[in-house]
Amino acid sequence: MELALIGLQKSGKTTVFNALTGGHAQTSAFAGGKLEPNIAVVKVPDPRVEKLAEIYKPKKVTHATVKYIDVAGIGRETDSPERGVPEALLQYVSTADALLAVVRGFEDDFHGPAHIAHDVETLHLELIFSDLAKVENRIPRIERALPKLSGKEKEQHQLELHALQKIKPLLEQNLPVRAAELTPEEAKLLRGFQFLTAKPIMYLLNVGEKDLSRGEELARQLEAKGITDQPRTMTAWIAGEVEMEIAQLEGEDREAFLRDYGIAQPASERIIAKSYELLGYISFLTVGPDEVRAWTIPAGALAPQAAGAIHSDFERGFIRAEVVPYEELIRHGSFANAKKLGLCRLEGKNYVVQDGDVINFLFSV
Ligand SMILES: Nc1nc2c(ncn2[C@@H]2O[C@H](COP(=O)(O)OP(=O)(O)OP(=O)(O)O)[C@@H](O)[C@H]2O)c(=O)[nH]1
Ligand SMILES: [Mg+2]
Repeated sequence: MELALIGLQKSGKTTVFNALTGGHAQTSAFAGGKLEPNIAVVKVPDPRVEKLAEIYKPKKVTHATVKYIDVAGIGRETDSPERGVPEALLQYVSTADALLAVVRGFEDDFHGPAHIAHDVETLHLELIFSDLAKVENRIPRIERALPKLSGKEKEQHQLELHALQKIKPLLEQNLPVRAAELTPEEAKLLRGFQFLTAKPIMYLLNVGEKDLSRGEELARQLEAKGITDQPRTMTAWIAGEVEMEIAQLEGEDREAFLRDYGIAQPASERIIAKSYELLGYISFLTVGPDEVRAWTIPAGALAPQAAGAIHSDFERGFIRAEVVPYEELIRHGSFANAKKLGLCRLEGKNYVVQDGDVINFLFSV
């Protein structure tokens, strides 16, 4: 899972990046953020993995991972005269599975008090603008090419044109590509554009230390008609600076800090859990003497697709899945014990994998 941190300049993206990754990337009140992104890969905390590792004592324990990418600020306050998301940034954010849009919720010497509603709208419009520019660029090109095309190629181009003409009026009304009702084929044709507003987005209010206890309440100010009420859109909050300190501590120091601030769960964990929800992702597990591992798949994925997350051969040669839900495995001490008791289910290719399933795939290659 890859998440890109975007936001207007000085909203605290790099601070939040450090909070989510335990990183030490340079934050700055003055200099414009550098163009090269900060990138870090972090383990998805999962107590089930730890517990299974205790049972199996495998050679290797592998958590699911999240890759965070933190880029320079976007918006009209950047040095660039062009509107929309600068080209140079697009290459870094366009591969992300979802966007974490950091919104300044703390007072800052230069910009003054937080302008939450204004910043949400500005950011949203920059994303819309960036996508609309791509659409407006592409449509006349297809129209010019069509008379010269024939057969399958013509058909594909017509479909693409149709899909683009479906999303253009939405973007013109400042609605995201996510709001479009596209057929699976249209969605596939548009995937190559990597539209920013097609990606799930979490607006993340970055509040100052003094508002630590009011995060939930303040995050409601992110809510904006036509923006946060759209499909696959969420709101959340983080006290970036405080959480950055927490993320950089370890062990007892960290526990003490969390207790002092009355924080039940560090933001790094809370935001990952929300990101899974935003993307509709779940985890299944595999166990054995060599490796205990968590895998990330979309909710609703069928058994062969889950097998494919491990290896494409597993998907191609899929025969059956032996499934023991995590709780059941723990109750009986091991996968083998559950199996002996007849509690291991044999599932076929139409089985919808559930979060926490411990799976052994049977396949032939
Ligand atoms: N009071 C307060 N200040 C913060 C918080 N988060 C960030 N800042 C300050 O805001 C300034 C900018 O923070 P950065 O994390 O560098 O912001 P950024 O969005 O990455 O900035 P650019 O990459 O330059 O756009 C720094 O001086 C931070 O210390 C916060 O939660 N509270
Ligand atoms: Mg930065």
